[in-house]
Amino acid sequence: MSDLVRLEVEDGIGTVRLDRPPMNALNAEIQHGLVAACREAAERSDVAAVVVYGGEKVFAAGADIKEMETMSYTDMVDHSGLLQDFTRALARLPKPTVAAVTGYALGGGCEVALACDWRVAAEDARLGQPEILLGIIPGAGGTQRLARLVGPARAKDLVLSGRFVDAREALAIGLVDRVVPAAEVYTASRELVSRYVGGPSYAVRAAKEAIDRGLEVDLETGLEIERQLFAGLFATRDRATGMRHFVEKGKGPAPFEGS
Ligand code: DAK
Repeated sequence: MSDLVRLEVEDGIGTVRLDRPPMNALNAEIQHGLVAACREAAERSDVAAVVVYGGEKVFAAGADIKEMETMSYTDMVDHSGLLQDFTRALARLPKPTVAAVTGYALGGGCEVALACDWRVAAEDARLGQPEILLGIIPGAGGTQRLARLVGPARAKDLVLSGRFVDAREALAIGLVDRVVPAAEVYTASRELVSRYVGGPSYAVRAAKEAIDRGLEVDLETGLEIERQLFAGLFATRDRATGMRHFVEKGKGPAPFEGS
């Protein structure tokens, strides 16, 4: 894994820490590191949920413009898959994820936050997709995930203008889920996902997958995805534990084992 991205695990929560001062600009190394950190977080049984955090000052100010500036069309054809891979790896992580957003989350940085299940923002956070101001458009899911999250009109407002939104506006349009004082962003993000530690992890995984995959297809196909994932949970011990616990002792929490 890259020095620019660390996976730190404490009390069942993995923190994917971006660490490339001053702005956590997402160069190729940090993009590779993010993919590796997501893979490790997905595989480790001591990680129930993930917080993506860029430190106290900034989440990430986007792809590294200085690195991109020298790239040709064919460079981009050859390497652009990676730019989508790091947000895809995050979006597909089969565990709950939250972006702890301090300072700027711009361009690829905003796209990293969009690939998480939730976003907790500092009062002074600023989010946006300013790629248009560089003569390009978002390329790591910004046109797609942003439109799905806040609706096409608001997404077009942000993507076509490149303007930044402050935390208050981001909350109002549904771009972030909570706004807290800057000093509390990381703790609040951990709190948000701590309820999944010690939970029925295969059911949590199936619920996330059913919602995410279902949103991409028609209702009947989505219901079929849900049906199959539902039936599959009858192969887990946690399903048996949860139901036995209710029948014998009343409503939970049941002593789930994540198996
Ligand atoms: N890349 C490289 N360096 C950056 C950077 C970035 N994105 N953002 C900031 N920096 C650097 C600045 O150049 C400056 O470096 P020095 O001059 O000190 O060497 C240092 O960080 C501090 O920045 P400022 O001096 O500008 O600080 P301010 O507080 O005045 O302003 C700012 C902070 C974040 C508002 C400003 O720096 C800014 O506007 N930064 C650029 C934000 C931006 O445009 N982000 C979008 C980048 S494009 C793709 C997938 C994804 C993408 C592309 C393709 N495919 C799959 C094909 C993604 C594209 C992007 O994200």
